[in-house]
Amino acid sequence: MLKEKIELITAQGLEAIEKASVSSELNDIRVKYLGKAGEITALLKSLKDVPPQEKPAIGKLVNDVRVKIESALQAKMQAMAIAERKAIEEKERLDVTLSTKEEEQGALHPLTLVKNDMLNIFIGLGFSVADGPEIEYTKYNFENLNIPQDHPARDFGDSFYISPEILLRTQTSCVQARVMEETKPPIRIVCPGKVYRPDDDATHSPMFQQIEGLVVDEHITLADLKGTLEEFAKKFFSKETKVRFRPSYFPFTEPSVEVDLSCAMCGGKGCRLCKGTGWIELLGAGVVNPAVLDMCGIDSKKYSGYAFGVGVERATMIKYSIPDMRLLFDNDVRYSKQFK
Ligand code: 2NM
Repeated sequence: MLKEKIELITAQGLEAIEKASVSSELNDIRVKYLGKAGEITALLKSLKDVPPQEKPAIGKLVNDVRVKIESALQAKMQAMAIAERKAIEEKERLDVTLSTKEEEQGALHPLTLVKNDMLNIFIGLGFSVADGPEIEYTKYNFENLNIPQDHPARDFGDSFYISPEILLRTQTSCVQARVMEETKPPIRIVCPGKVYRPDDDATHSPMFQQIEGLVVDEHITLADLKGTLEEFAKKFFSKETKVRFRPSYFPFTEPSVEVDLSCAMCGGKGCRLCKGTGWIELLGAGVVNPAVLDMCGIDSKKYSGYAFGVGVERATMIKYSIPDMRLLFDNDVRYSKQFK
């Protein structure tokens, strides 16, 4: 009787373990068979009623079933853990050999590259970089630069006015007017920055960038200006580049000059780029008008200076033979990328 009951419990237990699909079921089975009120526990308890001569044999059967159920539970638990682990690994699988998308790398705008190039050349020649506000008082943009109230450059149509005394600066010389007011010579600065004028065509943009230079010290002459610009032109274009001065007029310099460079494309023989002349106009310059020095608080009897102004867009267009300034402002990455 007991022997058959043991066989039945064994068969049922092993089958339940076999069928179990989650670990909580295995736990229930453990309780059902091996727990305090479990079936095998009950069998062990009932051994005390077995006649002494049958005890060893029946005892062994009960122990066997306990061991079988226990080890089946153990084996199933392990198999479940392995299967679970495998399922997670399969689900979270990463193919580290897959190729990736190419990363887009940022780059500086061609105007920024050229501006940095130019600034580095002037820094190498002993200049420091100074900056100031883009929204400026007419005092610094005009008055102190010897551009009086009735001068045509102050026409309301030629500048972006915010009020009669405040405007978007039309040149970066206003930074120099501020530096002269605050600093005792020697002064040797370059002022890069955005300036604003209401022009808009293939060679003019309402916003463009300038670098203006200023040197003030004792005994500064036009010869110092020429030497400095020659050094600059050789470093910025090529060793062969020559510099030529032509007389000009600016209210803030006297004498004033237009500065031409020998054409880098034809070496001065004359070509499409220089329109057959062999020369390209790059900048304006001159000896600082003594009236400007005095208005900015510098004694013009003791000090003299030179100044120049160059357009960053114009320099970029000449250096890279760019026919239309708008190409530099369209921000088409396919275009800008060529200058890396
Ligand atoms: C130019 C041409 C000539 C210039 C003058 C000054 C200052 F502040 F000293 F008066 N700064 N820049 C200057 C002179 C600018 O740009 C075409």
